[in-house]
Amino acid sequence: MLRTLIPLSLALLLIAPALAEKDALRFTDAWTPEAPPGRMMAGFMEIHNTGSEPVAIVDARADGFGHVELHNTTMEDGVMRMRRIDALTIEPGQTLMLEPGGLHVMLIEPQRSFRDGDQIALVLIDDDGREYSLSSEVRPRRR
Ligand SMILES: [Cu+2]
Repeated sequence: MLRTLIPLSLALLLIAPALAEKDALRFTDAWTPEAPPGRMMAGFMEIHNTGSEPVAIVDARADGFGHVELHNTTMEDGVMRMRRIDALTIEPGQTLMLEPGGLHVMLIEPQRSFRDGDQIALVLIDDDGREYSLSSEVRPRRR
């Protein structure tokens, strides 16, 4: 038994740095404001890049939504507008804030309704095709 355990732990030590580098993004405070049934919703969060390379999120999907886009919000002639963007790029050591009035993940074509306290399973995909899974908590619109 001991003989099999030792090589296994050595193998884990060897692959640990590779895993850490591959998993350089940390997601905190992921949340989604409640919306009337059938309406699109937004995903907000903080994305921390703890790695040594920039990471570009270029695509996303979410359980319960037919379509997901990356959006920014801008003011144009005093009017708030949302625009689709190609990528969310997080530089090494940077924390990118996705927040109301700014960058967000747009959750489109809801296939069911979500209420306060529900968790939305999100997957963000970088330009290497690497997938990052996280959970976004539905919260009341005003808090
Ligand atoms: Cu949007």
